[in-house]
Amino acid sequence: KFLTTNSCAVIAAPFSGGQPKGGVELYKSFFICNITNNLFRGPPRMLEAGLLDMIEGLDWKVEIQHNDFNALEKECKKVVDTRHIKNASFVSKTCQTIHEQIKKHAALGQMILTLGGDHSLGMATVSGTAAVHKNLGVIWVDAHADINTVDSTDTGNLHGCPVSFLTGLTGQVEGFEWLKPCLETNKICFIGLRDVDEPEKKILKENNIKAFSMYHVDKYGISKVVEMCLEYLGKDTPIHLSFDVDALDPSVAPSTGTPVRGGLSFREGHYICEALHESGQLVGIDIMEVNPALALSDEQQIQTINVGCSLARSALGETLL
Ligand code: HAR
Ligand code: MN
Ligand code: MN
Ligand code: MN
Repeated sequence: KFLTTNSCAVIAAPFSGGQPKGGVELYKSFFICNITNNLFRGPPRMLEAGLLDMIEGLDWKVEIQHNDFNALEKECKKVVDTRHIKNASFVSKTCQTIHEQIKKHAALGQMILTLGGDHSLGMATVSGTAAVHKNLGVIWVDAHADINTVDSTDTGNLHGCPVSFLTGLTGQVEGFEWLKPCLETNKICFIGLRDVDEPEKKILKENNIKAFSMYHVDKYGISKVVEMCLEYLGKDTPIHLSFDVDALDPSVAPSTGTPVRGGLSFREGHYICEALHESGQLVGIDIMEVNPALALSDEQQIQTINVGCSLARSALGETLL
């Protein structure tokens, strides 16, 4: 009811400026991967795995938007970081570009699927769909809350901060003037949390933010958790799903930058996507932090790429029967 077409815009966002490990950005790839050579991986490995055909097989018309941020990265290297925030200029400019692309496609009534890339891109994806879909709700599936402010972040890595930018909890940050608060703190639900910094816990509590940790997933079961999220956001709310694959247990998605044990099972992750598709409220989907460069084996790499693809398919309507 929120989309006016059966078309899905796929935004390929090879980008790793929001965190210290390379690989989520690398674009050039060969079908046969050589795991000793980092040049041959990146999130678009999901495309190489045939994701676009899979999506077409689910009766979507597909429009692909490629991106290459290598030139921008070189240019931004000359900019000295403000405070202890790393790569602020590169993150901001990349996110602004992706934000504009998403806004354009969302305005056409299309579903948006963004393939990351690190989760600082959440600034771009959520603000992009929120610009078109008023009263947007977000379901953020992650081991981490990604809600550090520029003052609370220990690491200075912006992939730990996007939610505080989106909600305005961090205040206006220099260099991010294009990004205005676009998400109310009562329009976001977290699922899968288990590695939350102390200041983040305080922020979640003080702002009364809906958050289901792995404890809650165990306690209620995933179907109840998703039901509670949907009830909380309400039926009239368009929903953006931002899925960080590190929400999954490392045995399910090993090839990611900050794996944390005790995560969602394969089925729990897919259940979230299936149930959100079933709600008919989805307007945007992010599959983030797939980093084939960090795999310890070809098998781990292929496993993580495949799980990224199958989460996307589930959110786009693939059913088991
Ligand atoms: N909380 C830590 C920080 O701020 C870890 C950040 C996040 N890592 C991610 N994002 N993969 O979900 O640096
Ligand atoms: Mn994340
Ligand atoms: Mn995470
Ligand atoms: Mn369907």
